[in-house]
Order: sequence, then structure tokens, then C-alpha cells
Amino acid sequence: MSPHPLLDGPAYPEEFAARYRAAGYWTGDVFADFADRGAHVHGAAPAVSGVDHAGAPVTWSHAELAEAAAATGAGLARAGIGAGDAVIVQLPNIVEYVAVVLGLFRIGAIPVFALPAHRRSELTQFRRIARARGYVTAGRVAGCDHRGLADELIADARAAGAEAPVTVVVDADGGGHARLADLADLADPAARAAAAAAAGPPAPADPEDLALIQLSGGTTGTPKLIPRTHAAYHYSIRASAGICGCGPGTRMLAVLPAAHNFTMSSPGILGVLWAGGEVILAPTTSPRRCLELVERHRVTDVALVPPLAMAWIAALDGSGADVSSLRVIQVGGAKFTESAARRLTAAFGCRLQQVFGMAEGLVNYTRDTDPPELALTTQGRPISAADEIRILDEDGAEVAEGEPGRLTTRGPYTIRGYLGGADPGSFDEEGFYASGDVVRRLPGGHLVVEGRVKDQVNRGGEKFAAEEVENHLIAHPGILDAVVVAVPDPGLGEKSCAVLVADRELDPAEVRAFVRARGVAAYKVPDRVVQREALPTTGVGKISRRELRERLAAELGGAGAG
Ligand code: AMP
Ligand code: DBH
Repeated sequence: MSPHPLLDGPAYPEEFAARYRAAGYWTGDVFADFADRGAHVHGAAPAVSGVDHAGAPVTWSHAELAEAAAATGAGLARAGIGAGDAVIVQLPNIVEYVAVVLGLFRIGAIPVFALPAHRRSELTQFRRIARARGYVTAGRVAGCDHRGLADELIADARAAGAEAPVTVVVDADGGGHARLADLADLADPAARAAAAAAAGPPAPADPEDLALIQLSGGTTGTPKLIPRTHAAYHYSIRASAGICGCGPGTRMLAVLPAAHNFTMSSPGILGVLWAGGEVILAPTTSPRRCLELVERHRVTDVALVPPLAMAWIAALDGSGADVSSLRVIQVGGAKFTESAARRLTAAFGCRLQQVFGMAEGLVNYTRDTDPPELALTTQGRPISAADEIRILDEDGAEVAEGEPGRLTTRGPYTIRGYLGGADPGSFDEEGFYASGDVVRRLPGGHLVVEGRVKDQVNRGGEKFAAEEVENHLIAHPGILDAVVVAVPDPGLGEKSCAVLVADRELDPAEVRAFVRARGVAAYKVPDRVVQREALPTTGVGKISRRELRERLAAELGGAGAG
């Protein structure tokens, strides 16, 4: 089979592919039969619990999940989605999410994992870059009507002279779009089983071809699409499930957006399902309600970003919730400080696992066999013995062992390039990906994240490229120049500050409304807006982001939003 047309050729050079196959990292496993295999191996054991789009409680066994996936895949195929089609999936953490993703895999379609926060600007770019043939979304999510976004995607496709995507809404009211309930009746067990029985077998798939598209916070103006192959992604979830000790007794609460690479794969929804465990989808991020879910479902594992971990500590105090079932709290997505780590372990009395990962590939975990000190003070070590790490100085030379430098990595589940060859500067000629993080390596291989060199804002795990928002700002008629920098924030770790040069005095609220109206995710709207006569420059006349960051941090004193 030739590689997917979205790829320029094989995803990895043959020399490396041969090595990863021979070592057993890459197997024949593909995601097309992921759900069917789950039914076969884990059968009646619970697989997914949560609510559906209407808020009704649902629990599916592994066998029922496979039926739901087969019925959903067949329904989406009838709606016009075919093998090889990229399909943007944008849903909250409802049970249909899992059925849609596994259903798309089953018919050989390629899910694009959009976040619920993404808006017109991001979605239209995903559609263009992935040449997406479909969009599956919910009706109203957190006050946003996604049927309107579906209309905009269709209009954008038509304006670009492309075929309009197939749009499917998971809601009682499709608003003119196809309704998932009409394509696959997941709520009626008999109808679901009948639809699954009538569905064809899983689509054939080449393990080394494109399976799914993840998204990156990125460092340049447009969002980055990340092509992940079956073999590489499957290895990462299998190995993650092993490292994290997942098995039939695992009950993982998914509270971060299901689409996020952390929630999906580290070990995440896919890792836990693979191991025969149960995923409990939290319909809310409210820490108090999540603690109730922990008690009710006897949750053993949960993945949090640092601000949510702090909110859980606060919510536990006086809640009376019985959280004794918790075995491990994973924290990742942004730096977790040692003092916060100590507070979390003291409050919950269970194991903390730090996770330093990236949707591009490399994932680091602290291990349960590590001395407790390492889980408190490091961000873990790579999944695989085949993960190659080079830590470089500014001239591209490797730093002395233990010194901080720029992380670059290559390995059996790290991509060799973004979709469409975007941002080629992030990959060196030997195929190493430069993550933009500054790290230090301890003798045992554990990494400590010290900072970063990329122009990115990491707002409590929600990341975006400064340049993307700067491009929106300079579209404002009054703005002559704009720089977006991260400023320290006690709650989120970082917030964003837009520093503007303008031809008149601008109202910060108006500037923020302008960015919002450009159709971007809310977390990208600058938390603060300040105006300057001029921007500081470096010796060679480039804008000095570092100086701006330092000045603002001093001025704002970590005071947060305004
Ligand atoms: P992305 O490439 O958008 O998937 O985001 C991955 C980036 O998130 C990494 O390159 C880091 O900058 C950041 N990140 C993820 N986990 C951690 C962590 N545990 N500590 C510090 N930074 C993290
Ligand atoms: O931040 C991330 O992108 C991330 C964090 C933890 C990730 O992709 C992962 C684990 O897989």
C-alpha cells in the first residue's frame, strides 16, 4: 500500500523503521480493529462510563463499546465518510466521543483531534491542512453553538472551492446537519447490536501508515498538525499502559479534554482500554464534582494539569469525599513545581506521577519504582530505550552531562515532520525534533524541565504560539506592532500579555473583543493588553521578547489578569 496522500512518503526512513520493527516496538497492530479486539479480549468488563450528549448516564462494556463503534463507523460511512478521509472530531467528554473515534478508526478514516475550545480560525485551518472531509461535533458546548461552526466550515470550504465537509452533530437538534442518532442509534441496545452485526469488517490498514492527526501548541503562526502512524502511536499507548501498570482493575477518570494527547494516550483512554480497564468520562471539570466521581466510581488513576491539581487540593479540604481508591495522580502539560508536588502527595496520600509529553511524540514518566524524591523533583524519563535524547547548547553542540540545554529527540513514536512540511526548522537533518524546551538530564536519565526557548504561552497546559495571536492583533487597523509574551501567573503558571504599539490609545477590552471576534479559542485571547511607545529591541534590531517578558514580570508582579 502506498502512504496516505497527506504524507509526502513513508513517515520514517526505512533504516529506522526496520530497527523499530526488529526490536518489537512496531507490531502489526492497527487501530481499525482496536474496539473489536477489546470486545474479544475483555468482553463484558466495563469499558466506558459517563454521560451521553443528553446527559443520560451510560456504561458500556468492552463488547458494547465495540458495537457502538461499529454502528457509529457504519453510520458515518453512510453519511459519506470514506477510508482515508480526515475527519475533525470536536466533542466534549461524552460517551459518544469514544464511539466516534473508534468508529472512524474502524472504517479507516483519520480523526483530527480538535479541542472543544477551538473556534472558526483553528477549525478552518485544520480543514484546509488535513483536507478534512468531515466534522463531527456536539450541539451546544459551554455556551458555543457548534452547529454554527459547522455552517462556517462548510462556507469556508465552498469559498476555497473545496468540497463541503460532511457535518454530523451529536445532539437532538442537528440544526440542518446530519444527526448522529439518525446514523447510529447508540441508546437502544438492540438497534446498536443489529447495526454492529450489519457493519462490515474493520477496514484494512497498513500499520506504518497515517492513523490519526494530533494538534500541537506550536511555535509559529499557524496551528501544527501532527501525523501519527498506527505502529508508532500503538507502541506509545501499549508501552505507556505497561509503565503505568494499567490492567483490568484500572479505572481512569478523564477530566482533561479527551482529544488531548495526554488524555488520549499517556496512557489515557486508549492505553486504559487496551489494558482492559475502564474509562470514566467526567462531564465537568469542577474539582468538587470530580472528587464525587472518584468516590462513586472508585477511580484509581487520573491525569491533571498543574492548575487543576492545585484546585483538587483545595476542593479536597473539607469535601469529605472518599478518595482512598486513588492509586496515582498524573500531572503534566506544564511544569509542576516541587512545592506543589509535595502538597499534592501530602493531601491525597497516593502516588504522584509526573508526565512530560508532547503531541509530537516523546513522553517521559516518573516510574513507581523511582525513589519518591524523583517523582517530586523531575518530569520523568522517556518511555523507550530507543528514545534518543540530545541536549544542545545555542550552537547545536551537546552540553556536558547534567547541564541545561535545548531538548531534541528522535525515536519510535516521535514524528519526523509536521503535516504539509510545516515548520521544518523544528527538525534537524538527522531527524531530531527540537521541542523548544530547556531541560537538564540526571544520571539515571530523568529530565528536569528548566524553561523553554520557544515563543509560546503555556496557560496551565493550554499552549499556543505567540506568533499566531500576534498575527490576529496586527490585523487590527489601529495596531502598528504587537508582541505576545507569557507573564507569570500564580494560578495558571503563565498568562498572556499583548504589548502593542498603536496609532491611538486603545481600550484593552476592545482589543480582546477584536481577537475573540477573529474566531480563536478563548485561551488565546490576551489576558492583559498594554500599550507602549516602542518595543525594546536587541543589538541587531530584533524585538527582544526576553526583555519584554522580564520588564512585564517585574511590573505586573505576577498579578495576573487585567
Ligand atoms: P505540544 O507540543 O503542544 O503537545 O506541547 C508539549 C509541550 O508542553 C512540551 O514541549 C512542553 O513545553 C510542555 N509540557 C508538557 N508536559 C510538561 C511538563 N510535565 N513539564 C513542563 N512542560 C511540559
Ligand atoms: O502537554 C502535552 O502535550 C502532553 C503532556 C503529557 C502530552 O502530549 C502527553 C502527556 O502525551
